[in-house]
Amino acid sequence: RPGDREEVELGVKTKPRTKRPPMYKVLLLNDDFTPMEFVVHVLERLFSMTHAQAIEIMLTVHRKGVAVVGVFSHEIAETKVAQVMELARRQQHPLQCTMEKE
Ligand code: TYC
Repeated sequence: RPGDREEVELGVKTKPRTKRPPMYKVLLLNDDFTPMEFVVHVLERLFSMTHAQAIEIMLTVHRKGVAVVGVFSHEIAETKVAQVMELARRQQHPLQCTMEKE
């Protein structure tokens, strides 16, 4: 189109774009069977929470059904979800963990 080259050269209509990678929330879901102490252990072990923080988040999930336990890059979030699911599977707990784009 006429004018396109000039717009590019003058920087007209070209917003400066800084690229931020999308971030992903890791969500822990409540269930009726997974022991509270196991959930606390998972949060301490995989999400670097103190014992007090882990109890607080576990109780939030228990009362509200779900809570965000961390926000990570896509690759780290996938790894965290897989690690939670593997620990739960090994102990035969039905604990569920998922991720969603922020
Ligand atoms: N609701 C479970 C119980 O009463 C405890 C629990 C908390 C389970 C958090 C899962 O993500 C969870 N034992």
